[in-house]
Amino acid sequence: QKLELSYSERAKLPNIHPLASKLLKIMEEKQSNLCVSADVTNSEELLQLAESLGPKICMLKTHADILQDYTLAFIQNMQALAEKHNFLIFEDRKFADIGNTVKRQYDGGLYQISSWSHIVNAHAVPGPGVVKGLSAVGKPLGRGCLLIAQMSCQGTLAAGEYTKAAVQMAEEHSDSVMGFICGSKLTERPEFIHMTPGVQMQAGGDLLGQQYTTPEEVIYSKASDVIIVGRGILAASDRVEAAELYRKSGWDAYRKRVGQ
Ligand code: 6AU
Repeated sequence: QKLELSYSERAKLPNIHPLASKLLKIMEEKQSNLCVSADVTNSEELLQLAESLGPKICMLKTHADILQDYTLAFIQNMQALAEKHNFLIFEDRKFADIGNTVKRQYDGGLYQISSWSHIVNAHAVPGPGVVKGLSAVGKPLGRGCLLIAQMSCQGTLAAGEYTKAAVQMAEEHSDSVMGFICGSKLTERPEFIHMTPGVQMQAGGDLLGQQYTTPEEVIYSKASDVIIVGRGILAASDRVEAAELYRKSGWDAYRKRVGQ
């Protein structure tokens, strides 16, 4: 059986997106394929999360628009913590408009996302224009974009032919698209990073259609690269301990997959 490339081998591929390469190096260094989804409403709490969970994660995912007290000072503190603990910031903005509009949403408005977020995601529904709009702003800044090829929620329309079209769109724009939001590995091209939300230690769901799979299932069976975990960690009585459990579980599943 031919084994897969390791994260660090993939980081060195000649055609890899620079930010994908950086992420894979961080993952190998910190032995973590855990992205924490820091879905809290208070910026002080978000900074505390970044400080305490920083050493255990490769990436921290934000929803700036659910914060009730977003300020420029907060985001500068956040950037400093990302430097200190060596993780990337991923603003889960889910852009989904024409190129010209997303371009303005990305670098303008209240949040000026492009100035601080290494990575953003976008729906494939508008077609390539959405990627081109994000790239116009993000490329000069060295930013990366993930296309949402599948979703974790019940009844999602992002399936079948839609997913295939999203993968093709990414392959045609690999200078700005570094990977996917998806449930399982979608392409054999090892340059792309697969990131999967809807992860908890026990399979199940919430009352609004979210569906959960385990870290082992996502990384080992579905061959995705990164687990995105929100409430599995946020709702735990000890968040640091919970993050360590997810980190270890995700990492063990990765080692099993690549045969290390
Ligand atoms: O672990 P949870 O369910 O508390 O949080 C999952 C996080 C949320 C969602 O907005 C996000 O992951 N998400 C996404 C992303 C990351 O794009 C796509 C998706 O299909 N499902 C999903 O839950 O912040």
